[in-house]
Amino acid sequence: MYLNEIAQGVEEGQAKRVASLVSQAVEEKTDVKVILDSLLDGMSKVGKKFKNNEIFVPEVLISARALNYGLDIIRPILTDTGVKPIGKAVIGTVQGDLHDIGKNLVKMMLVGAGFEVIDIGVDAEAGAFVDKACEADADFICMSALLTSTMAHMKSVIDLLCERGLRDRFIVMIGGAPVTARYAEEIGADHYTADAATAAELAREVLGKKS
Ligand code: B1M
Repeated sequence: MYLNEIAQGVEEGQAKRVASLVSQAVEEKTDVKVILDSLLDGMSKVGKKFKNNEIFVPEVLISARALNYGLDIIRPILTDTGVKPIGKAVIGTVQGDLHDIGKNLVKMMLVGAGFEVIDIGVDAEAGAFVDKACEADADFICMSALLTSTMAHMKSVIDLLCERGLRDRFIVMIGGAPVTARYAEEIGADHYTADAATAAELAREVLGKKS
């Protein structure tokens, strides 16, 4: 098993080593969710060091790159459903926020759960969420925020939906490290989930109830 080594590789920012270990683990038919957990475990250690000022932005970026090398290998397995999309979601990281690892994971899980996902990227303004959701005739608007200073922009999207008389047309899901169920309730979002896998499960469940 390479799981500790994968986590360590992410922590140390060894992208090629992570890619090679993940490939080996996949070849040996290790459960892809377990591989994902070890990648995230490495990143969580990086997060703690970043918080304690033991490392800085460049090191975090190097680890994020290593994490992405690993994710690139498991992405096809996580997203391979081979069936017609069951619904559509627009996803993005809110205005002012450049964190995209969690958003990309939610996207991956949604695709894996059978959704077509339109990704509007990072630093996405309220209008971009609303316009894209209308254009794509989406079922869900999914927002991610990692900074306490940017999560307020989730409310801007909901306010804009209300302003344009569109609030009931879309199911709004939110998440990200500083976001809570209470915050979702406060701003009038429909759903909050703490992790990507639960977001995808819930989206399936909610859509089932809607139709
Ligand atoms: Co930033 N950063 N960062 N950072 N960064 C945090 C978020 C921070 C908590 C670190 C810390 O101090 N402990 C802190 C925020 C503090 C706060 O606001 N309370 C912080 C800061 C301060 C900053 C800067 C301001 C630093 C600076 O420049 N001085 C700056 C801001 C830039 C900006 O956005 N404008 C900054 C920059 C960066 C990097 C560019 C270096 C890099 C981002 C690279 C990238 O994303 N491409 C980075 C990173 C990597 C982190 C940490 C270390 C890791 C985040 C991450 O990717 N985690 C982070 C510390 C931490 O979170 N422990 C930190 C892994 C990812 C899988 O988790 O995104 O939480 P996460 O997603 C989870 C869940 O939250 C959930 O699913 C995922 C798990 O399954 N989820 C959803 C996410 N979105 C969802 C949506 C849903 C449902 C679930 O529904 C739609």
